[in-house]
This record gives sequence, structure tokens and C-alpha cells, in this order.
Amino acid sequence: MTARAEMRHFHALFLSDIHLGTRGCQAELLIDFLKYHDAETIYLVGDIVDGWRLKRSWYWPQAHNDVVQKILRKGRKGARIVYVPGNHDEFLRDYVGSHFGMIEVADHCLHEAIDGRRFLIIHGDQFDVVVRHAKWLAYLGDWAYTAALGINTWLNAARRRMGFPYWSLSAWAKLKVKNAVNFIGDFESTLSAEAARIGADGVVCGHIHHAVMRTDDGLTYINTGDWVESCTAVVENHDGTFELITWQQPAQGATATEAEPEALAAA
Ligand SMILES: [Mn+2]
Repeated sequence: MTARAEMRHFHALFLSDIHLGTRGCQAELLIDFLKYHDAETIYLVGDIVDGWRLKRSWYWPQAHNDVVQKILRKGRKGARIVYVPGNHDEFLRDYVGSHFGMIEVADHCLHEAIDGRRFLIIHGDQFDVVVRHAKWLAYLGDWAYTAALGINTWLNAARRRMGFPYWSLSAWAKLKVKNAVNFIGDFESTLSAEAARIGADGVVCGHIHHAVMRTDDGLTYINTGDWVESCTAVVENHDGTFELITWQQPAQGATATEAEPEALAAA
């Protein structure tokens, strides 16, 4: 554990699953993290604002405003900000392709790393149904896979209209703890397969609140984790290496500490 009082600057910063508007959101920790981390491009990889929860009951303390202000200030100071909506902020999917002031909204996008590797940036909920029925769909082929993506979107839109919550892979996996590892593994391989399908070198996603970086067969899978439980972010250094940062509770008034950043060598 090293004290990190100084500002660190990166080529890119990836954050997801902040869930602003919920009591679980660790807004103070995120504000502290943003104080010490800056980047040329900031990707907001979905579930930044929890629109579903806000619709049921309004919860928006000052700290949640401060998170938004801090991100916008980075934009004013020159950072490019790309917002890739998730299922909890899917209301923003209606604005895909447009700008909110300085924020670009995209369903998914490609990030080119310093070393030339290209990464698919996507929240990941689009693949819930695919993950559940991966074997069937692989057997049936590409059209079934495409259809499943559409069904997932339709099904969850219908569930929302009927007042049911989003069908969540992570919540479902947690219910079946014994199999959770399998489901996380299936999610990871499905997202990696999608990156390969579009000719990218890897994927950066969120959704399942499980931060990890790994490279298998030349394909890099990166999940940024969340700011509800784990308080994690992913950064790309100026040499093209990626790093997973866990931001810990600052010890009473002291500077925040950084726990075991795992460096991922350029593959
Ligand atoms: Mn999600």
C-alpha cells in the first residue's frame, strides 16, 4: 500500500456501474479517486446513473451531484468523455450518436490503445440472454445469436413497462452461488468472442460488477468492476499497458491508498 497524494495522468480511464441515485453508490470514494486520476479520454461504460432506481424513489444527495460536476469539469479542461449506456441508464440509448454538451453518447465504440490494439467498449447487458443460452446459440448459429440480442432488449423493455426490474445476470448468478463462477466465465467468454467477431483485440465492459483483466489466446478481457462494492477503475498508461485500480477508503483525513494495482503487460 502506497500513499498516492499526487495526480496521475493516463491515456484513457474506464469507469462503469457507478449507480448514482442509489444508496449503495460509493460517491465519496469516487470523488476522491477522480481527484487523483486524469485522462485524455474518459469512458463511462454504463450504469453510471441508475434510472430504474430513481424512477421508483428519488435519491440524489450532494455527493452524487459532485461526481457529475467533477467529470464535467474534466471535460471542460479538455478530456474527451464518451458515455456508453448500460441497462440501468438505458434511457440514454435514445440519444446514441448525439452529444450532451461535451459528452458523446454511443451504444458501443472502439478504443485504440497507444500500442495500436483496438478494444470494443460496451456495457455488456446486451449479452445476458446469449450468456444464459450460450451452448444452444452456438449450436444454432449466428442468426440465433443476433436474434437473442434483440430478444434480450425487447424482453427487458417489456419487463420495465410492467414494472419488473431488469433481468440481471449478476443477481441471478449470485442466487445460484455454486454456479456463479461458471456464469461469470460464460459472460467473459461471450464478450471476448464478440470482440474477436468484430476484429478487435479485446473488450472493456462492466455490468457484472466483477473487475478483472486477462488475456487468453491474444484476446484481452477487461471488466472495470463497479463503485457499489469493489470501487475499481481501469486505466491505460501512456505506454499502452492497462492497470486495474482498487480505490480504498481514505484513512480518517489522510490521503487515499491504492491497493495492489495489477499491471497488465501489453500482449
Ligand atoms: Mn448493468
